[in-house]
Amino acid sequence: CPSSPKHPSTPSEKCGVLNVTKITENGKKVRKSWTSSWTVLQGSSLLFAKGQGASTSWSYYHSGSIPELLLTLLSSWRRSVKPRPAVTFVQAAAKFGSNQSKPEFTVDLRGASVEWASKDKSSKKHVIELKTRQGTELLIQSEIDSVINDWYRALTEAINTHAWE
Ligand code: I3S
Repeated sequence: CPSSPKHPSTPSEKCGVLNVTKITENGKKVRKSWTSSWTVLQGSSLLFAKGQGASTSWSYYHSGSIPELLLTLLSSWRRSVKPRPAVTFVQAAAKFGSNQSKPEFTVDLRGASVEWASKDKSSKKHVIELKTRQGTELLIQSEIDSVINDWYRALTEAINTHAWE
């Protein structure tokens, strides 16, 4: 996985920046709060990390697609710039690359389901609805359709692989 050079990549590992919000937690409806998260799929776990925007390791630069890179760099830069207007693009980029993300929450994909979210779930396009066995429902979104399609495929595969564990 590009974010963890120490842990060699496996086919069931995938990382990237996604927009995510919970809509239900333990069966209870919660208020939407979209955040941009560094997302890691590893086996049957899906981990969301929050931090300096899409903070990742530099290796991510070499693995993501160009539009993905530009979007994540731009959003990170915008966020970094707000509190301190003097910060330069290079500083922002360095901060972006310094891997300051904190684990936010993890989702167990065993027995979970994914589907494309219906229009009434969100006005955004390219939204995946993920329902876990524990009664947590998440919406996962990317503006880039190839990115979200890849995630849809990866999540479906992970769920199918680990369904009976
Ligand atoms: O499903 P909703 O309630 O229309 O979702 C929108 C709201 O959560 C809104 O927040 P506030 O109600 O706190 O203003 C968000 O800003 C929107 O992004 C939510 O809608 P989308 O369609 O973007 O998921």
